[in-house]
Amino acid sequence: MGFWIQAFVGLGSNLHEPLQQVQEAIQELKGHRKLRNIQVSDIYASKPVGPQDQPDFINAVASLETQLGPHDLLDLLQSMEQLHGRLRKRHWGERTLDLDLLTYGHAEIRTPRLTVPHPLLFERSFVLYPFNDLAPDFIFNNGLTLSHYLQKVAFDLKTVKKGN
Ligand code: A4P
Ligand code: MG
Repeated sequence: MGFWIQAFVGLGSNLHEPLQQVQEAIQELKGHRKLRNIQVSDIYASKPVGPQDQPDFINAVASLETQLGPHDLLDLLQSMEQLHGRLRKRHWGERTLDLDLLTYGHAEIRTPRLTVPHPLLFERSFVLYPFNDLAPDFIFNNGLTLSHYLQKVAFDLKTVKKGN
């Protein structure tokens, strides 16, 4: 069997009971036989980044360990999105469940399907602050720390649920 790799996943939802969507997704990650050691950040509410004429988002970050390769892990995340009836109406628009692969070990991946680290994670408060709940000392594969990026981004979130 292969090595267990730690990966971080961003969860987001702003349709059809977003808090419930995110909490169900967390339970699905915890129950998945290909994943272990799931840790979950606090859960936050945030104003939409992108089009403003859509509901607020619920966001969280989960850490997990897996023996799946990054593309197989993306397949798993995308099939979870499908199970949540994800409607993809427009870029940066509303969705029932969005699962982004933020980091995969310390790998740098650039393929047509997958860019890791997720390029927008570094500038998004709704990713950086929950990530910080789990791994405040994290160092990215470019040598820069999570706190380096956190310093540049204001805390504009509302904590809706502490301790998962
Ligand atoms: N893809 C490439 N790299 C990755 C990766 N690291 N993780 C590819 C996941 N997918 C990755 O994704 C399109 C394709 O990206 C996938 O098929 C995969 O092969 P998508 O999620 O279907 O596309 P999208 O939603 O139209 O665009 P995008 O850029 O992924 O949207 P985002 O960046 O996910 O933004 N505001 C708040 N407050 N909170 C949010 O969570 N989310 C969005 C969506 C906008 N505004 C938000 C939030
Ligand atoms: Mg996405």
